Amino acid sequence: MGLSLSTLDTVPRESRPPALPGDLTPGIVHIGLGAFHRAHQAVYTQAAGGWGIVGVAPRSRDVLDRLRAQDGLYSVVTVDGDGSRADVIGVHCGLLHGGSDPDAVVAAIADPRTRVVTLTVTEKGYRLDAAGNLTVDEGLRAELTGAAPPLSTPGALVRGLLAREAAGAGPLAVLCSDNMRGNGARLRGMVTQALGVAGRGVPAGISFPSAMVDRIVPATTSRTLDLAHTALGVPDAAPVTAEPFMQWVIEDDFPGGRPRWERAGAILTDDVAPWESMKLRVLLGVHSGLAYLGALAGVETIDRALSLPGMVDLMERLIRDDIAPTVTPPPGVTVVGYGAQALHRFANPALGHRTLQVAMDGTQKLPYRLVETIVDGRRAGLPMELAALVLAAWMRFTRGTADDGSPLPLNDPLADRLRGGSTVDELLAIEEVFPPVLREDREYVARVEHWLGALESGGAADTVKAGHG
Ligand code: CS2
Repeated sequence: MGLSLSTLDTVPRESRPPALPGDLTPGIVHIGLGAFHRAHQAVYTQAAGGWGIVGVAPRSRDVLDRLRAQDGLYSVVTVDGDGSRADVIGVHCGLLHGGSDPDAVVAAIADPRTRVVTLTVTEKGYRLDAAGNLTVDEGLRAELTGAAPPLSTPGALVRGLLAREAAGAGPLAVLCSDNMRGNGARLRGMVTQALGVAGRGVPAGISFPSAMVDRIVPATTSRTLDLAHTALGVPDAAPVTAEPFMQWVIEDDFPGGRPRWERAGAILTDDVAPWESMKLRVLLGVHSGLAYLGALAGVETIDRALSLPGMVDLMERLIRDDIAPTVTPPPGVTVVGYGAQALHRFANPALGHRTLQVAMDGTQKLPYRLVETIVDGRRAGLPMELAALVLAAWMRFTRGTADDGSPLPLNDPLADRLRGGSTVDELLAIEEVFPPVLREDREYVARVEHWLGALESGGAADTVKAGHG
C-alpha cells in the first residue's frame, strides 16, 4: 500500500500534513501541477493554513492520476549535503484534468469560493513574445470565442473569468508563479488581449499581482522515490525533490483575500521589481550560463558544471562586472552577496539538477535572464564581456552537439528556427528573442563571434579555464 489517507497514520508524525484535503475549502485554483508548484506554492499554502487548492493539470495526466490514487497526497523531499527530509503535502482538495474536462476548470474558476487563481505553466504557456504580444492562432481564437473547448491557458482563463462575471462570483486575484519580468503586468496583458479576441474587457474586481518565486526543484528521479519511501515508510508515487532554500515575494493585491502566506516566510510588498530583477538576472542568468557551458563540456549537472576549473571565478566576475551594474537590489541586500548565495545553492551536490533541464526553452528564458541585462549594460557603456560568452554558449548549444561530438537535445518552441548552425547575426535576427539594438551593436556582435569561435576551437571547459577572451 502506498501513501494515502489510509496509510498516513503510519508515516512519521513529523512528516504528516497539519490538515487533510477534505478539511480544506477550495479557495485557490492552480493551473499547472508541475514539480515547482508542488514544492513551492503548495508548501507555503499548507503552512499558511485554511485554504485548499484545486489543482489543474492542463495536458499530461500522469502526475494527476498518481495524486488522485494517493487522495491528493505527495511528499516534498528536501535535500542538501547533510541529508534529506520528507514532508507530506495535503493541500490539494481538488484535482482536474484540463485536457479532458475543460468545463470543470471553467466552473472552478467561476466558483465564488475561489478567490485566487495561480499559474505555473512555464514561460511558453502564456503564448507571449518578448514584447508581451499574444500569439493568436485559429485554434486559440476558437477557444476564446467559445467555438472550441478552452484547452489552453489563455482559453481557460478567459472562459473562466467570463463565467465568473456572469455568475457574479466576486473579486479575484490572478497570480503568475512563473519566471517572467513584471509577470503580473504580462499576465494582465495576455488576459486583456485574449478577452479582446472574445470582444470583451477584463471584468471588474480582477487583480494581477506580480510575484517573484524561487526554489530549485529538479525533476523527480528514482532517487527521489527511494528517499521518499525510506523517510515515509510507504512508497510515494508522486514525490518532488527540492533544495532547502525557498523564497516568495508577492505584490499584496488580493481583492478577494488570500492565505496568510507570510506565516511561512513569504514577503508581501507593494514593489516586487527589485526582488524580481535580482532573481531573474543574477540567479537565473548564472543558472543558464552554467547550463550551456556545462552541457557543452559534457557535464550532466549544475553542481558539476560549477566545479569545472575556473567556473566559480568566471561566474563571480559575470555577477560583479556585468550583472550587478544593471540591478538595483532590494533594501539590505547586495548583488554580490546574493550572487555568492546563488553559487552556494548551485553547488548543492544532492540536487542533481540536470544542465539540460535548465538549458531547455532558451528562447523563452534568455530575454529576461540575459538579453535585457546585456542591452542595459551596453546602453551604460559596459563591455558585458562574460555575458557575451554566455550568449555565445547558448548559440553553440543550439547547434546540437557537445564538445565531444555527443548530441545535445534542443527542446525549444523555436527549435526549427534555431537548428542548422546559424550565424550570430542570423540568431540575433530572431526578434521574438533579441531586440534590433543588439544586432546593431556591431562591436558587441564581434565579441559574441569571438567567444563563439573560442568555444568552437577550444571547447567550453578550456574556454572557462582560460577565463578571458
Ligand atoms: C531553472 C529554474 O529550469 C530552469 O530554467 O533555472 O527552474 C530555477 O531552478 C528556478 O527558477 C529557481 O527558483
